[in-house]
Amino acid sequence: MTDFFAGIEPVRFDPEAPADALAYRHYDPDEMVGGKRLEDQLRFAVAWWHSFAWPGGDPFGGQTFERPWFEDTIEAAKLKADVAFEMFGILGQPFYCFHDADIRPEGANFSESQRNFEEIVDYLGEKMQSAKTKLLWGTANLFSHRRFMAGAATNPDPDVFAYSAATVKSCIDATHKLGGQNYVLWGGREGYETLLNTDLARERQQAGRFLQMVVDYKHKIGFDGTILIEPKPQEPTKHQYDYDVGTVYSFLKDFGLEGEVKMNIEQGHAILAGHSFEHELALASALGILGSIDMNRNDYQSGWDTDQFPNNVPEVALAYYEILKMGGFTTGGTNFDAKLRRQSLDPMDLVAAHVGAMDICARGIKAAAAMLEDGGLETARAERYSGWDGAAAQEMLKSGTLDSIAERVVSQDINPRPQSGRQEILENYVSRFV
Ligand code: XLS
Ligand code: NI
Ligand code: NI
Repeated sequence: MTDFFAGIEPVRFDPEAPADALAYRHYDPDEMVGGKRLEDQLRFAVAWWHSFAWPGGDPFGGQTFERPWFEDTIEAAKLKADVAFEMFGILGQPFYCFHDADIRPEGANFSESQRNFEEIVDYLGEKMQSAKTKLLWGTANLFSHRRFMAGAATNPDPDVFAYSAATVKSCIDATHKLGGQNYVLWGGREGYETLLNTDLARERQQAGRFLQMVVDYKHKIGFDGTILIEPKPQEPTKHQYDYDVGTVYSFLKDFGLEGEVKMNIEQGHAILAGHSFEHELALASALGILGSIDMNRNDYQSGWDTDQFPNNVPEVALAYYEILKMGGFTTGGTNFDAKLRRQSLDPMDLVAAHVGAMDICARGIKAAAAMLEDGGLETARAERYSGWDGAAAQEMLKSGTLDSIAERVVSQDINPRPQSGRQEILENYVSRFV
């Protein structure tokens, strides 16, 4: 035991807890929601990078957090793992996620980094034997180190492509070894700063080829988790190739991977792309590629991917509505890709942030399940499109031609009558649940 969380007891579900006590007031893991235990429905994960590796810097200032493991050594990496699993014990969430660089010290070359990584992966494996926490997904950090400054798979230098391929291989191996249920690729620097020095077509080809190799390797080693791409429009680069769900889908189609790869959709990234979270989820669901979510929120004033813990029940409810509508997560889950504000220095801040976020998600998903069960939105939607249920409409869609349709418009004197979209009525309906 470390003393990092000294005095903080495991958090329990207790809706009657005193106002200043740390408790789940809405998240009861055993409550049945939408036909499953809430824990199995939400599938919460803690993100190693934000919670244990991030030092609290922003573009104008460096480290604000002073954690005893902030050193690039194996001992410090083990201490960090000890503390992480202590927090998992306090929260009781079922999953965690990591990048290679979050958990191991960087070595002088690839082989040394790999040795460090393997040692810590084994250490995590041992800890997982006595903890209930499983691995939701692993991923490679191909964006922090300066070698990746011009991209990983899309780099103009083939040596960086090679280094990235070797890194992803090692991270898939580790994810497989730890029983991870997904493997995520976020193209942190797979984009450009300026088109003046960029061969966009070539870089896109490189990214497609790289992803094909990832899928081939997954099959080769028998990893049966899901490969997920996490779209983001920009930041750190000015433009990223995995801009949003629609863009990634066309990319997958182009490289024949639409049946192999799904999406990990992040709230803040959806907003950066000029969409709502529920838009990205609804589109991915419609395309059959909705895999998992990164739950956070942006500050709507700053316009950055501020990765704050969620606090907006109506927004979260509409997101889970899409997830429940598609039948819930399979291998995916709710990863808190969220970090503290840099003034939130105390261990208690870290625990409270997760507890609050889990309660917000519980409220959101319960509202979503109630809406789905009531069926009001689906009935209204079905009614709005009911004209399409008729035989003539179906026939037109299937085998109509512009000239045959034009003939029918004239002969039947088709004269459309506009109907209310009933937006405010539907907004009032949603408000009753959230
Ligand atoms: C950054 C991304 C990152 C991914 C994993 O914006 O959200 O944290 O989730 O590489
Ligand atoms: Ni993000
Ligand atoms: Ni993310």
